[in-house]
Amino acid sequence: MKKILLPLGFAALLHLAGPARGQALPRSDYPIRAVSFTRVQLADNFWLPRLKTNTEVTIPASFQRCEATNRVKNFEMAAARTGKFATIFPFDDTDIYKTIEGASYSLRLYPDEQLDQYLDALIAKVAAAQEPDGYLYTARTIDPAHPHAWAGPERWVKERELSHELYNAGHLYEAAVAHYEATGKRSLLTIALQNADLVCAVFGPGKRNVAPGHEIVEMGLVKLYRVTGEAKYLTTAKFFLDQRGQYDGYDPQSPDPWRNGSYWQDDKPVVAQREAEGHAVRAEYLYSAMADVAALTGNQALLLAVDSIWQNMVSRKMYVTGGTGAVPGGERFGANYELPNTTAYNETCAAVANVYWNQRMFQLHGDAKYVDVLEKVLYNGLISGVGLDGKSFFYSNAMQIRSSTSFPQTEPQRAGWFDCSCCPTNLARLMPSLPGYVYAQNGRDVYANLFISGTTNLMVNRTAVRIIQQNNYPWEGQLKFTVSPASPTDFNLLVRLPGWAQDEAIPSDLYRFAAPAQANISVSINSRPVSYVTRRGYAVLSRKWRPGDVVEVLLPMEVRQVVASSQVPADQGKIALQRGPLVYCAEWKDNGGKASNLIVPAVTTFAARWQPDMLNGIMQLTAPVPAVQIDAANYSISTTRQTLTAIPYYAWANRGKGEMTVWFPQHLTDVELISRRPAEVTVGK
Ligand code: FUB
Ligand code: ZN
Repeated sequence: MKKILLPLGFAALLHLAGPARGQALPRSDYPIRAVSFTRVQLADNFWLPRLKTNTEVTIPASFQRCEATNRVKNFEMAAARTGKFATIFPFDDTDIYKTIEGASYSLRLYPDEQLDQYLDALIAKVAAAQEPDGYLYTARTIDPAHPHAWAGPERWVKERELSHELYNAGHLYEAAVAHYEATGKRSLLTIALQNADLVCAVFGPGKRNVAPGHEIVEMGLVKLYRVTGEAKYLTTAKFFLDQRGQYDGYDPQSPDPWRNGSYWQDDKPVVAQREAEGHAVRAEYLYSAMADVAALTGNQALLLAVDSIWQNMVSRKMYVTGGTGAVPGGERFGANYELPNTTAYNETCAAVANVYWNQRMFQLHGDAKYVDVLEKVLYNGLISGVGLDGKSFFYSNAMQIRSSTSFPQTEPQRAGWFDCSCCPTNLARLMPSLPGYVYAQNGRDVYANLFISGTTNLMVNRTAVRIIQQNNYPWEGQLKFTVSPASPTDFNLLVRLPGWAQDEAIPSDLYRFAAPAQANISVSINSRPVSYVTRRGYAVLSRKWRPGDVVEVLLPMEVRQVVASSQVPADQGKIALQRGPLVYCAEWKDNGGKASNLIVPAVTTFAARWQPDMLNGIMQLTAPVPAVQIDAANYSISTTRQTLTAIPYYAWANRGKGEMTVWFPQHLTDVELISRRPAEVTVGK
């Protein structure tokens, strides 16, 4: 039967239209809706070039790599029901889905007939690989008698552990909705709905149950629900959430996250969870889905749980760059305040998931603190994941690289692709969706969340309203919004007042600025300073807006020293540098081949200077600081004055391999002697 499809965001109208298939549809939803990426045209110098690179380099490179590494071949073999699974992981199908998702968003931004046709051809291969009942999982379909070792002998039997059957499904649904929304074509959506119908038929009360081994199917089902209005997709998403904490095969006493279930966020029912735990990508997709289902069902227990988990992450488990998932073993959240620098894991996919989660938290609560976190992740720990060339990536995002081999440490340089290449393709899909995070709306409240030059066209009070942003963010803090309703109309423009511009390094006590800001935020309308009320971190500008009204906001762009809570062992006695939303680092290339020898006393004053030819244009920070020098031949150590040059964290590792640090000691209290032969030195290669 042909399903009726609705544009995203139309679920609310369904409530007026009446329930589908006799089931009661939820009456609530996010109070705040994002303004669709299709209605926001960027025109800035920071993001637009990145989106262009994503379209011109990252997406073609991803498709090319999906072809070259046999990911596409897996679908062809599954269609022919013959051959041998030709890649490593059973979730390799998702790299194709994620790249299709990114390409779909990209098509809206940059129409491209050739890409559109390539997607049609690829989707035809996906369709051919789907089994008649909707099952789609090349790791089994190619040769059901000899499925992938992680897949188990029968469908779904290893889902709780490693098969990733529902993970693949979730990425398929996300891609399908993006493709449908962007192109209006139903080809991938039809495949997704057939698969989702199978999933809903197989799983549910009185049927098969499982807590999906890698979450995302829940988010994907919610998206299908929003497009189709089919209640079963939402109820199955909720069912999967409710399966967590039900398995009795774990050992609750074990400290091992795989034995006690916390690796999969499966040690407690979701409504009883209070801390960010386990595998970070899995976790943040779960928390995103909890927010979705809480919004759509009004479930207060879910809301309480997801609020508490967010609080725990932001006050105990987040790096100053917004990175999450500190522990390499299990790619997971560590204990409270376990935020080591040399071994920081910070998977790029976790940053992607964190953007999704914080956007949802904002839509639930209308509080700028969630966008502050989203912005922190976006400008730092997320785009550090992709090189300036658009085709080299970090899977993990280090906080410190030392030249000494004595330090176990995170990936020191970027790679073009990985055997497990989840991160590059996750970036490929997130980047072109960025325009969708700039504005949001709740009736007469219009939220300006991100400061990116460009234009949006909205309907407020049944009046067309155009808003043009002009700024040089994140380098400069002068923001200009030209507000042009078709005719004078009353509404509230809520401009986010970033925490970093108000003495709040993060919305918790995990990090703070070492000294108060020297300047305040100012707001004017039509060149006149205005006083305004604030609501949950926003300046509420209420008036009858007339065509051409100009709002100007000045965010002081000072270089701030950041200190960590005394509970974070790795950062004691150290400072980090932040200017605007950007966290900085020192890299070997600009600092005489080293970065681990630089000391930043509290009194240090940094100068900011625009460097148009460096790293595609950056605001560089410099200051004279003490630097420890070793004279190996004479067994002597001295301290010299040296210029510390800092670059935005996101830009590191684009000029070769060598030392990097985000945190700088403020004092010299001890020297650790490490003995190694000069040949072992790897700095500056
Ligand atoms: O399991 C699928 C993906 O592979 C995860 O999200 C990543 O962390 C990587 O393990
Ligand atoms: Zn990843």
